[in-house]
Amino acid sequence: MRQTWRWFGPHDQVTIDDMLQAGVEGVVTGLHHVPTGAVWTAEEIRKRRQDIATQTDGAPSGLDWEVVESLPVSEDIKKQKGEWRSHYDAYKSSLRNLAEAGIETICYNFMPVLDWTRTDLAWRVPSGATCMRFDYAVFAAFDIFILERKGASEDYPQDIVARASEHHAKMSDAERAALAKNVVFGLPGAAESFSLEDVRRHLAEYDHISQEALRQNFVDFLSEVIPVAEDLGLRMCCHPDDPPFDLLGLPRLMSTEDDYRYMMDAVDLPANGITLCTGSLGARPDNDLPGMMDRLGDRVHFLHLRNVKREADGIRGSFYEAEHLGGDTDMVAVIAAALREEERRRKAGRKDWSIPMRPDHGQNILDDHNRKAQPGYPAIGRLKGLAELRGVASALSHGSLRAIAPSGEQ
Ligand code: DNO
Repeated sequence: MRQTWRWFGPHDQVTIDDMLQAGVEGVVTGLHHVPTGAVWTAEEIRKRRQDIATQTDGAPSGLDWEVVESLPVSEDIKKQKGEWRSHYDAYKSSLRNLAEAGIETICYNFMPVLDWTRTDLAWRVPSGATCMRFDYAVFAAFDIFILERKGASEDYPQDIVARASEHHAKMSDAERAALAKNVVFGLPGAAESFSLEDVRRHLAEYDHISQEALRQNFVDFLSEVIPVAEDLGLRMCCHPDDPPFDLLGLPRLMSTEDDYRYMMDAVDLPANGITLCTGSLGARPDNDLPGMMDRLGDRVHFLHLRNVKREADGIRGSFYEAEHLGGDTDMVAVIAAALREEERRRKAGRKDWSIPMRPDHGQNILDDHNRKAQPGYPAIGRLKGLAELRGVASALSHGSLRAIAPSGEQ
């Protein structure tokens, strides 16, 4: 597995020097300053690669931009409204420019309005570390009583509505405002500027878009873009819904293995692949992550290794972001499955046999508490996660162990 690390660009509190010391081999980033729908020009891509190639003191870092996360899909494309056709063209031009720069792996998502959603961005666990958390009842309190979405209370079980109401009654105005801010943090580009009115307006746009209609728009997007990516030698990889269940009455498309199968069959080309995010998918107990890695493996172009601890049994429920080897996903089994896939690829002579992975998110520990890194992306918490994941991969690939070969094969 190729050990990569997400970087948010020159404004990231975690520097190129930091990741180099963490033992990272390649960088995952995007051009976050370019508005969604605009072309990523060769010049902007070149500048970002230059940033990555240079340490703070000017010395070469030896690192390069290996994975794009994300080349965002506009709301217009998702809704097939407004500028959607010219956004298709811009998307394809960006892909051409990325291919020219030698960047082959492109992560994106097709979640309407929201990207990821949490109710708490720094929830304290007993060790004193903090992590991101999604509390279903608190989220319901936001949806029903703060956002006041029409019909929202019908979307939750009775006991959750009761808990939401109780919770809301106890909250101060400041706590309500903080909750709203946490929830909208996952709206792309929304951190400071989104009001509740903006959220309502965005949601209303989906009032008449059913899940089937959205899925068709997704397939249209794939039919347009994937053949271009395939010709350019690129690997597109779709990130799952986070969390992997319906929120705010919006349709969701990428929450389960069946969803991925549907998407891959719709445009059956190797370029039409997956970002297997064990953290997002792991919030649902019916997603078997090691099995998904085994069964969908040949189209897994990018791995987000993260763990969550579920706090309820149902499909929809609360969870928090655990340590990388903690939580409910059997991370060792996922890594073993990834190594088996790499072995298969090597035997098949695939040049993309080494799958880029990044330690996804991390708890804030030690000096992370004093830095203002992007929520979920502290230096030390991720460094610890990477070290643990690397340790597992090294042990499982060690010649003295037979762990990567399924029984009978070796
Ligand atoms: C959250 C990330 C997501 C991811 C996008 C990919 O931390 O995993 O924001 O980058 O969904 O398009």
